[in-house]
Amino acid sequence: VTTVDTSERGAGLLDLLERAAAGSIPATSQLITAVEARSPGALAVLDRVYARGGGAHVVGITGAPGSGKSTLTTVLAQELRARGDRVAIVAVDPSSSLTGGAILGDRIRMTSLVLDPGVFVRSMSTRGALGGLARATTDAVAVLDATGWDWVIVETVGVGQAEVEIAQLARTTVVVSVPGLGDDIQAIKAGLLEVADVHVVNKIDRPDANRTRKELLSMLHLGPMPGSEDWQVPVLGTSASRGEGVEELADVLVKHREWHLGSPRRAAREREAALARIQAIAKELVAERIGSPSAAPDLEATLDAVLAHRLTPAAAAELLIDRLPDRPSDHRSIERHAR
Ligand SMILES: Nc1nc2c(ncn2[C@@H]2O[C@H](COP(=O)(O)OP(=O)(O)O)[C@@H](O)[C@H]2O)c(=O)[nH]1
Ligand SMILES: [Mg+2]
Repeated sequence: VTTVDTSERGAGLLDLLERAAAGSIPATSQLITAVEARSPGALAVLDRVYARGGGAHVVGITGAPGSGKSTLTTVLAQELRARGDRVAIVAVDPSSSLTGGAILGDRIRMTSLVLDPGVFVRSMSTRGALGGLARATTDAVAVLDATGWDWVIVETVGVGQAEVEIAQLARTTVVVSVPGLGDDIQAIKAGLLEVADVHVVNKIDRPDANRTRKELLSMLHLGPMPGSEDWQVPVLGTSASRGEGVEELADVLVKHREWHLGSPRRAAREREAALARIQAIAKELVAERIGSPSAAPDLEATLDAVLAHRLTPAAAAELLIDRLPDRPSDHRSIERHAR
């Protein structure tokens, strides 16, 4: 019974994929939702999605909350649209489940784009995503990559390791800083100096913008940037709210896309990025599994031991990972079967 059911819904998802690839925004949206929720047939359709991927240029835009990423993403998308390209935006905001309002705010600001059939906007949150944000985001980007978008822009809040990992989805990573947030360079504080292919100092309409740009430039010249042997990481200035510097940013993205295609380091870079992506997802999957009582029957006893200081958290982690049972049923092979 399950197999028949799965096969029917799987066929529905394949139909969605065809319609998404033909440019249907609702189909694209439904497909991402189904994949995110791991609906029956989702893994099988993801195999198809991956087989078709590679056509989009994925750009990550990261930086501290409030630095203007959403505003910049919106005006950048408008600029790329004006050049005739189709643009998909994935806004990742892990804090949204706490604030509730952040995503709504982004949506409203991006409203100017949503009536354009050449633009797709999707907000991700951990709510409703099985397995975690890195996995859900990777899958959403894969769907967009497979359905004819020229650009996929992923906006992430640049705080913490998870966001750095999500940034690894991108072939071009843009790190956004703003003037006047104290003496420290924000990109360094957030561990984002190394991942940047392009630095943007946004809000150049504010005082101290030049100082921030100069500080960033001098940091970049302190040593060779890993992974950028033949790409000079530029430091651009923008005022997203005034639409200034956006053409230059689009030009640089086009240049980086071309550089990437012709780069001798491309293969190595893509292997590194693929490993980072797999590791990010693996971390989420393992964390989820060792926290599930069905997978770890001795979870409570282990927690007691840690709380009583009889076991270190590190030893507990090793123990729970070692004791993970084989999965009871292989959903993937069931779905393969259903194709
Ligand atoms: N002065 C100034 N404000 C900006 C600029 N870009 C964005 N903002 C404002 O900064 C605030 C945060 O912007 P938002 O795009 O939501 O930042 P995000 O949290 O990084 O996505 C909003 O009030 C924007 O209007 C800019 O270039 N100059
Ligand atoms: Mg935002």
